[in-house]
Amino acid sequence: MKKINMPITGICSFAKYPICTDFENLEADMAILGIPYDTGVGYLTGTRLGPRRVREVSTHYSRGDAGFYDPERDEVFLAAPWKIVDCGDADVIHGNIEQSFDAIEWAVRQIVEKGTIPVVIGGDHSISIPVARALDSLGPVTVVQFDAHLDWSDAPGGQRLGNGSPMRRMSEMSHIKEMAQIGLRGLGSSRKEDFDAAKEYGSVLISAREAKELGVEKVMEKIPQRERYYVTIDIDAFDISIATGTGSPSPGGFSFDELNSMLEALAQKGDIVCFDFVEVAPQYDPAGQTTRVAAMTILNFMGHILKRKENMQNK
Ligand SMILES: [Mn+2]
Repeated sequence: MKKINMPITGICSFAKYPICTDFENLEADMAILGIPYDTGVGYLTGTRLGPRRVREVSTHYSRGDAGFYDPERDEVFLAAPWKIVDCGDADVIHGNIEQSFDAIEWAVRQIVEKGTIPVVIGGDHSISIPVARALDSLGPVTVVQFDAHLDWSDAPGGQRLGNGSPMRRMSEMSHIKEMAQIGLRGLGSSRKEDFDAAKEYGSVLISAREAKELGVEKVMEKIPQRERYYVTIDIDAFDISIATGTGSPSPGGFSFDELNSMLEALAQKGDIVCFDFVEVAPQYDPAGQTTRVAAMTILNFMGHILKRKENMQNK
């Protein structure tokens, strides 16, 4: 009897893609990696539950090799022969930052070495530090961050590896060349000194309000035109009304279409060599909207990244 494979059945990998936890045998175009880690959080923890819950809701949208049809664009995304697998989670240990970061960096490196694009699901935003470290073999990489917050704190209380510091740590890495930070806004985004330091580094700073006023095309023009991008998406770039399930939700953020349109355009601008999606803390959102917004955004962005490659191959 042939399996029907309805969304509710089966083992819960991301969008029910095949599971490959043995990196030696990894052979795919994209690989999902979960990082169930929230040791970098100073206030509301809970993002360690992010990867598992995002996987669960993502099964609702799984169509396997058939990919998914987008009626607005009249195109099929993520269909075979594209191969996508779920590599499970990095081997983190609670309370041990160095050991967890080593495990995260190692896992991302295994994926990159196979020529596969890592799609990383956090975890708090500090996980982007070891993710970025693991991209050093890819040469100069430009980082594009979508976030309500600047994440440029140096070391509050001496802690250099918290979720308020990933962009500052990336600015210190020699293979990270430039940055654009989009969606910044409101109380608690960061201190003035940190904004000054980011400007001095040369980061392109675009507030949420400015991005909405400019529109997608003009925002894209402000992002340096380069070959390779690493994209880091904090769920709090979205407005609090559609993403309450996070440690520092913030009003004045992007709608689903606003952020997804920017991601779609960015995927056409250059090679996205890796992206992460962080800060989903499902327990603050009993309605479960946040995890759906996350899963659908991840699937959309994956689709547009591979669609660009498809179009280039067909040329
Ligand atoms: Mn962040």
